[in-house]
Amino acid sequence: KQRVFSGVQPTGNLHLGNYLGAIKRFVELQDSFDCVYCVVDMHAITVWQDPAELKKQIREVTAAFIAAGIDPAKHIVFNQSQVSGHAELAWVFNCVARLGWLNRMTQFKEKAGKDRENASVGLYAYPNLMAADILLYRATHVPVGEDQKQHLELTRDIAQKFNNDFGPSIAAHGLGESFFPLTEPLIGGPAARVMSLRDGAKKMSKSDPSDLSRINLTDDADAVASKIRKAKTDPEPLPSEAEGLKGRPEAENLVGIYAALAGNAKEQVLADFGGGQFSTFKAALVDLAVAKLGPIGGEMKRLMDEPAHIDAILRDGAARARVIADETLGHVKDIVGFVR
Ligand code: AQP
Repeated sequence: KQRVFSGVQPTGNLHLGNYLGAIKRFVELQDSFDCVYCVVDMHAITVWQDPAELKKQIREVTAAFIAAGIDPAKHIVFNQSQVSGHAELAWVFNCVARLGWLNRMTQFKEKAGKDRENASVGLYAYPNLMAADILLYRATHVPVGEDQKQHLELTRDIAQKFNNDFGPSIAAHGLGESFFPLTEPLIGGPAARVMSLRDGAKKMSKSDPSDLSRINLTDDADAVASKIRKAKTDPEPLPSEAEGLKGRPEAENLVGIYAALAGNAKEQVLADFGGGQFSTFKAALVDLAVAKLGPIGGEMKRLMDEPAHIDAILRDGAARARVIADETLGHVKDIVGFVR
């Protein structure tokens, strides 16, 4: 079987965007791939995190994975900092990736903002650590939201440069013509990019100061209902065809969310609700969102009451991840020319 790797940062409220863009797909891929799902706590500290809060968030992301339907016995669920190979391979990649490549990363520019001199070095080197996460498991496929596409391209560039720079050494160690795969991103579905409920031009994000901008996985039915009711829309009724959503980002976003939750195409949603008032559509969206997310949020809360159980899952996952990671890292050390 081919291998999937993906990660989620334990940096705050997990939201509908994380669910539809990432976690829901993680669940679906379990049938056809060997999956490694990681709570990327080392990525989280590229921006300062309160230590007690970080611990809680690591457990919460783990709980979300399991509540959504990831099976930690069949696949691997762990937190990044427990497998030291991520940091070790990231260092090698710091020496493979070029400054010019990283200078082009738009997420760094967005997250560092105007005060770039004050951003952490870790935030800048983040994509190299992400490449290490993926390539440590020589993953062939990575399900991510649209916002991670550029980082995935960088991962492929790093893999290719490593394979080229060390080609003769890879061959000399009997490891074939190239060592790292050129990983394919799996970006897709009707909700690869879920937008803020307050602004159709911004992605739904954990760090948005307005809680009304996102639906958190742990929101109760009342909160979901009130956020969807307050979601920004325009005065026109819904169109009957997808063409009519052009230039109406808020309407398009809500239709996309409905489609993704229902497992339908946007066209189908418009066939059902087109021509009607937003209030009717929003009421149906509330019912659907509560039906789909309610059980996940409930199960997350139940799991969060048993932190020792979550920690045991992470320890077990880390032990199994380490077996794969150590093998890759051993080869990398040989290829690079380290004595061991
Ligand atoms: N709005 C979104 N729509 C679709 N997918 C999304 N993802 C995030 N936001 C959306 C996907 O969720 C996965 C985990 O994200 P992450 O926590 O590792 O990083 P992120 O993209 O930085 O998440 P946030 O929520 O937007 O956090 P902040 O506010 O800190 O930037 C990834 O696969 C991501 O694509």
